[in-house]
Amino acid sequence: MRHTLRSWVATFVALLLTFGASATTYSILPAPTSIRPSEGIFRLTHKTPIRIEKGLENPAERFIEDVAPIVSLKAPRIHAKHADGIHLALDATLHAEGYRMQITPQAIHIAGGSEAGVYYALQSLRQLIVQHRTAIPCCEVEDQPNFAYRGAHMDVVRHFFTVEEVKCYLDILAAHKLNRLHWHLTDDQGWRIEIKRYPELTEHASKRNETLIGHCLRSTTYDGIPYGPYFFTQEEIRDIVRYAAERYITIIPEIEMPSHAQAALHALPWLGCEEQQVEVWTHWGVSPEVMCGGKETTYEFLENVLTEVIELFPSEYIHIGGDECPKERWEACEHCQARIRELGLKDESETRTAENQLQSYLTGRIERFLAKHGRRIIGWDDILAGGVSPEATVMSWQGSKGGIYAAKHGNLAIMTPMDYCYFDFYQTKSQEGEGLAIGGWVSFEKVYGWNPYEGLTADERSYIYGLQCNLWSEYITSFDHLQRMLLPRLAALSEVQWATDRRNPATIRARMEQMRRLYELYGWSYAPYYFEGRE
Ligand code: TNX
Repeated sequence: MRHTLRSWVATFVALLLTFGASATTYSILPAPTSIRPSEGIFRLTHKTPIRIEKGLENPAERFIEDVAPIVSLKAPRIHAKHADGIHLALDATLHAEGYRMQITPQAIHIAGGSEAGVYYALQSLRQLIVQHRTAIPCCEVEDQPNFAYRGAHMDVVRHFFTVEEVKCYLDILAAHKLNRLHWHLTDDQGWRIEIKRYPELTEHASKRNETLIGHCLRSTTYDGIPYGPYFFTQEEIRDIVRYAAERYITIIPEIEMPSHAQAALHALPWLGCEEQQVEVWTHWGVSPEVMCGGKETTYEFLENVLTEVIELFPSEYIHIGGDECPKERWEACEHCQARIRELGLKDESETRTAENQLQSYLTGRIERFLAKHGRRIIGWDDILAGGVSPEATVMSWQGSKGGIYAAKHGNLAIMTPMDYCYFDFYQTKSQEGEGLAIGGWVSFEKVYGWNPYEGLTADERSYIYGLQCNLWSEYITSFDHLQRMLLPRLAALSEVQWATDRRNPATIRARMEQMRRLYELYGWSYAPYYFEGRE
């Protein structure tokens, strides 16, 4: 009798392991390439040693910090001969960001294609620990990302976020295996990066007199409250760049040119066409005040700024903005028109106007300057209008068409189409309880169901460098609100970025319940709508 009971239990457990349950017993998000359940439990205690290969100190230390709220582990040791504990090693045969993780009752063996691969394995392990605490069910996981570029964007101009908040944002990205932060540092409403050569920028352009109340399409009321000075010193930037690197995140700074630059024009009026005084903008939207594309002094300024920027940011890519550049000032400017004549630029079509080609000339000059320093540019898809060099990487935001056009012409593209990737949009159709947002509708489900390859042939797919969400902060005044716009939608995006063709909709809800526990453990705010079943 006892025997039958035991075999019944055994059969039940085996069934549980092989069917459905396994996917949520091992709740990992984004979905790994494969999870093979096995029998037994690994018991994690404060005595569990971490045994590493030399050079893997950083991922080990990050892991110890990450799991500290659950179990306090001792510093890693370098000899790996013993059979117990958590073992971290490199295996160059694996994908650079990939890993293999074997959990047995005796030990956890992790091999990564690089330090980053080991780090991602430990992110997965952390998720299992949040789910199961110290009794981790055994399994073997294999994993690697689909997209090389897995980004999120952060706007610290429209509203500012502190060093600690930027670091928390980075922690959140890392927990979802993202590897790029696109950091929007300059715009019409503020200049937020210290440039030693031009102290006027942080002195005068890092603050505005007041801020719009309500939506920019409907309101002309301002709060009368000075905003700023807010900016990051170079020392703070170095600290943040280091913090990101320790989490295998590259920060791509964005210095907007020639548009979205009214704050810089306020501090340095000679940057504009007419050199008249303009204010740091207090409204949202598209300002006509742009840098002059004709005067040589604009180019000198940009090169001087970028010289300091590339010293601060080791990233191969620098984002040069280039979006929404109204050309009315250029059309009326003698310097711009003289430059257009000198270059022999003519209106060729509705989009290839002489002025749009002048913007392409500016983009091209800056691109060549950066190339001399071993760097490349990313620009918003607007830079396609007047033509781009084959080396430029295009960030497609006005739908996917810019990215598709780029891919068809052999340019790399990063997909950030508004309809799926604008996390400043509303998260529910009813908008109930959401507060003011810019507009639109990007729900968790919508992000999760997005096909980033739509409209591309198999060949063209290889030009899609990656995917990113954009989180503009016009209507987001607190870090708490910022997190609620990011989470949980970032989780949906991360599975599209990492596990594009092996998304697992059957288990996403259950896995999100575990992500929610993780968010709560670290005190990260998240929006409730998805969990309430509201779309
Ligand atoms: C357009 S997206 C902009 C931003 C705004 C955003 C609001 C892009 C390249 N430019 O300046 O903040 O819309 O969603």
